[in-house]
Parts: sequence; structure tokens; C-alpha cells
Amino acid sequence: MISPTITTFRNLERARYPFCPGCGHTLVLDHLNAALVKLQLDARQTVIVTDIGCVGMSDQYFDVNAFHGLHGRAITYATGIKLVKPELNVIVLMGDGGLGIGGAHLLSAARRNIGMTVLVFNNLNFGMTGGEHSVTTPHGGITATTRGGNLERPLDVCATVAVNGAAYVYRGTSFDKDLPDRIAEAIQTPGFALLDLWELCTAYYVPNNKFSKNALLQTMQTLGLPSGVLQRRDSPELSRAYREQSASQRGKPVLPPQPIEQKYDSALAATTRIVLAGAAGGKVRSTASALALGAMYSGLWATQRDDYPTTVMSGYSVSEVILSREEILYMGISKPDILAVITPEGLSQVPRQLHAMDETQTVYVVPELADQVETRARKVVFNFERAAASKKSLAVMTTAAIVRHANLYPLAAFREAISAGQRADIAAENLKAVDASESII
Ligand SMILES: Cc1ncc(C[n+]2csc(CCOP(=O)(O)OP(=O)(O)O)c2C)c(N)n1
Ligand code: SF4
Ligand SMILES: [Mg+2]
Repeated sequence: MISPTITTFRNLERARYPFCPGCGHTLVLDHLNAALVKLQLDARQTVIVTDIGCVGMSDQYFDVNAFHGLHGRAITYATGIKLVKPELNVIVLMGDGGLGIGGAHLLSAARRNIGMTVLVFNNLNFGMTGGEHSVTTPHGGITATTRGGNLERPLDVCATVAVNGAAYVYRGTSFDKDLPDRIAEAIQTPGFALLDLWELCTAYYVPNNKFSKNALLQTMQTLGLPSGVLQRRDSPELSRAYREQSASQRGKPVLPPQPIEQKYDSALAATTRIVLAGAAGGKVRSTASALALGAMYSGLWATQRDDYPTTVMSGYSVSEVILSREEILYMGISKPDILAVITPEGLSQVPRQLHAMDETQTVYVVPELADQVETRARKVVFNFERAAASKKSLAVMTTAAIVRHANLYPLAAFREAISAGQRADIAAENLKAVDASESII
């Protein structure tokens, strides 16, 4: 079947762009749409990552995947997306404000040659917040924060990324007729591509400076900044180079993350919030991961949140796991349904949770700490008399006992999660602890 030709990626049924009349953002977005149409990109394989500011509102007008994050961090999100899925077309839309705020990210992305196309909507000021000066405001520019004229030297965005190894660098304006071709060229470049697109902020920079289309070009000339395609380099794109290196070193290709298959059934009725309170070095986090993975094998949603000091192998380690039939939208636990007190370090971290719990909830506790646990919750004390309880495996053993006692899901799923997620020798040791857990409650 021949796919129909896509005539627009802009969702024309949605509201018109929200920008002020004459704002350069409108022109650049129309050029971007033309470039996407020219390339006939697969919308499912294309992601627009927006920064903050007026430009940050742009992604919602395109029928492709979108990610909108914090100011100055768009390049970091784009980097993560590209590293996980190198096959995607990743396009970043950010202002000159965000570019300055996240300047180090720009350098890293160019230096690493991560495959993304960054469109800098460079209107020479912070538009959304009232026209303050940015890293690209020209010397002498009048803005809300430089009333007497900007004393700073503007950043040469193109030279900065070019010297750091960018694969494609272009400087132009929103008025360039061939911009769709240049944007398309950039998207097709395997490595890091950036277009520094100078444009008009008609609400602030234009009235503050009696600025115009001609003034854009004149300013570039006065500053000695060249325009056009300024660099093309053919060097390895990082996300693919990384996969190639891993494949050659491990002798097999790196596969993308695979979906977790349901193999078991859980009888769990209500969302269950579980806290494992133990000691660093006591396998608390890896046990919590196995608890969550086992739940996913059993058709449940699961979240995990860990808390531990920055020191290694000393102090507390507390993991929170939520299991549910429904999608979990909030990961915090203030009132656990199940709390396992495994070591004194763990106990020291959970007085508030113990205090919040009531008779409908359960605290599982090792015998030597049973008297120190103050709570209205039902107390179940582990009995290690008949089990060979190695201190190292306490978290695994007690969690396995809880999985069975609270009927969270089949213990076989927990065992499988241990085997799947842990090194073979460690998994073998932990599976022995699961066997030993039978007699402790
Ligand atoms: C870390 C951070 N600092 C400041 C702000 C406030 N803020 C929101 S929009 C904006 C200016 C955006 O300017 P720019 O990135 O150039 O985009 P434009 O509005 O010009 O399109 C600022 C400073 C913020 N949201 N986050
Ligand atoms: S404030 Fe400036 S950047 Fe924002 S929409 Fe208006 S003209 Fe565009
Ligand atoms: Mg701006």
C-alpha cells in the first residue's frame, strides 16, 4: 500500500499559534512544518522537544510526539531520548533565553555529536517574561534589564557549537526563503545540527530598539557574524557509535528495552504501599526492584523509590514500592500498608510512617527490634529459629515471606524477577534466601 502524502504536520484544527502579531516564532514554525512535509517524516518516529518561554508553547501545534520540560534543559531531554531510541528524529525548539540558561548542555551535545536538530528561536531577549536581556542580546541593545544599553558581549552561538564539533551549523533569519530546505538538511544530518535563527520579538525587542527585519541583518554584519551554512562535519553520531562499540565489545547487538511480559496472575485487590526499611549494603534496593519486577510479571503496575545516604555500605537504606491494578500517578508513601523493619538503621528512618499506620495495616519486624516498634498497626514478628538467616540476605528473605503472607502475587514471579535482574551468583544466593523464607512467618 502506498502511504498518502502528508500535506501538513501542523494540526490546523487546533487553535492558531498564540504568539503576538508579527512574532518571528510563527514564521519559523511554518518553515519547520514545510521541512517536515518535504521530508515526509514518520510522525511516530519524530519528537519535538520544547524549552520554556513563548517558543515553549510550540510543540502542541504539531501532530508528532512531544516533550516539554524545564527552562534551559531541552537539550538534556533530547539527549536522553536519542540515546534510548537512536532511530528517532529529535528536534529541539528553544529560545535564546533557554540556550543561555542551559549553556553547558549545548556544549556537551555538540561535543558528543548527539543526533538532534536544535532550532534556536533567537529573538535577542527573554520574550515571555517581559523582554529581559539574554546571552545573545547585541551590545548596546535596550531591554527591560539593560535600560542604558547592553554592556555585555553577545554569545556567538554558531561559533561555539562549531568549535565543539557540531555536524551542521547554520545562521540565518526567520525571513530566509530557503529555511525549509536548511531545516530539512539539518534533520537529515546524522549528528548534532543547530540553526541559529534570528527573528523579531514584536512585543519587546522591536519597540525597545526600533528594530526591524533590516536591522537583524545589519546587526549580524556589525557584529561580524557570518550567515548561511557555516559548518558540515562527518563524524560518528554518539548514540549509534555507542551501540556499535557495545555490540563489538559484547559480541552481540544492543537491543532496545523490551516490554515486560505478564506470566503470572495476582489476586491483589487494592493498591498496596510497601516500605522496606533496612541498612545500606543489605540488598534493600535490589530486593525492592525484584519485588516490583515480580509484580509486573504478575500484571500489576509498580513503582520504586529509594532513599539512602551518600555514603556507601553504611547507614540506612529505605525503599518504597507501590503495587496496583491501576496506573500509579503519585509515587510518595506517607501511610504504608506494609512496612518491613529489617535493621536498626531502617527503623531510625520510619518513625513518621509507623506513627501514621493504623490497625488495618501491617508492620513486619525482625525479633530483636519488635519491642522498639511503636505503632497501632498489626505487628508480625519474623521467627528465624528454623531458618538459616544470613544477615546479608535478610531483605530478600523477609520480602519473600511478605510476598507470600500478604498474598501480593505468586512467589514464583518474585523468584523469576531475582533470576532476571541479578548476577547469576548473587541470584543463586538470593534464591536460597527465598527458600529459607518459608518458615519465618
Ligand atoms: C530556570 C528558570 N528560570 C527562569 C524562568 C522564567 N522564565 C520563563 S520564560 C522565560 C524567558 C524565555 O525566554 P526565551 O527562552 O528566549 O524564549 P522566548 O520567550 O523569547 O520565546 C523565563 C526567564 C523559568 N521558567 N525557569
Ligand atoms: S512576547 Fe515576543 S517572543 Fe513572545 S509571542 Fe510576543 S513577540 Fe513573540
Ligand atoms: Mg527569546
